[in-house]
Amino acid sequence: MTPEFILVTPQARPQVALIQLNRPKELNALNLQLMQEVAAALQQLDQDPEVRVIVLTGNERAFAAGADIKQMAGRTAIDMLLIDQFSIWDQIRRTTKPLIAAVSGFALGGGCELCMTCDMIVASETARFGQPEIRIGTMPGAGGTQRLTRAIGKARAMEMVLTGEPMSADEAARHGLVNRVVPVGQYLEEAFRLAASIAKMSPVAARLAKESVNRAFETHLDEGLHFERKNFYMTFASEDQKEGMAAFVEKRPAEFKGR
Ligand code: DAK
Repeated sequence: MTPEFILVTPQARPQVALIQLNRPKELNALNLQLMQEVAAALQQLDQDPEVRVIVLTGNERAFAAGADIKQMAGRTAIDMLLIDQFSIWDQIRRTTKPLIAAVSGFALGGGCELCMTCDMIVASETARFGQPEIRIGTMPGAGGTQRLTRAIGKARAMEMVLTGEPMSADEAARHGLVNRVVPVGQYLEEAFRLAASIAKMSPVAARLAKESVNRAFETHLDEGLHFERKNFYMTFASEDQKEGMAAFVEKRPAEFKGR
């Protein structure tokens, strides 16, 4: 079925797919259907052998201004429990291919959480990252208190979560929340450039490396090093590792096949 609230381009650039959130009038507010469409598209692109990196974006004015408040407003705790949006977010988190958020304008509430669920963030200088849920009587529910705190530290995260005040793109870059900040006309191209540089690498190694970096958030050092070591050994089972090292020795560019 054609999605209603997103646009999917499997080959936006060679081996790079693009998902664009497309509810511009509502500043890409994340209603349930939109989130289901994003999760389904990611799952499909994750299995597409022609795709190596995925870019997720909104538009110049908004990446996403949060979960759809109008849809959520009347819900009870039990409605929220039964809808089980968390399984959609968990599915997004399980994407194995590198996922880059290209963010301009508002990235608020669930919008900020969605871009933090991605592996890297390229921001336009107009991007604003915030967790304003406190202003509408609630708090972050899709990882904001955890991912923001790990990314920018307790003091600054606490301030953002308790005041709802957003952070500028430049400050986000200084704190390590985003990879880079570029002029507004260039953020998508810059995300594609970053994606292309990753798409040239071995997809097998990229997947194992992504898994290992993510593990750093979930475990203590000893266990993380053990996990990394296993994945490192695993790359030596790939044709890509043989090709990569042979290409180095033969002084030619490597051609990775993802096997
Ligand atoms: N929901 C629904 N509609 C929204 C929206 C939102 N989050 N944000 C904006 N809109 C709509 C506005 O209602 C308006 O619609 P009309 O009135 O024209 O019909 C249209 O988008 C344009 O917005 P504004 O007229 O307000 O535009 P301004 O430039 O004046 O202001 C703004 C832009 C971003 C500052 C403002 O729209 C705003 O404050 N928006 C709300 C931001 C916010 O509070 N976001 C956090 C929402 S709570 C969970 C997962 C996630 C979440 C929870 C649970 N689970 C897994 C369980 C996440 C929760 C949230 O994100």
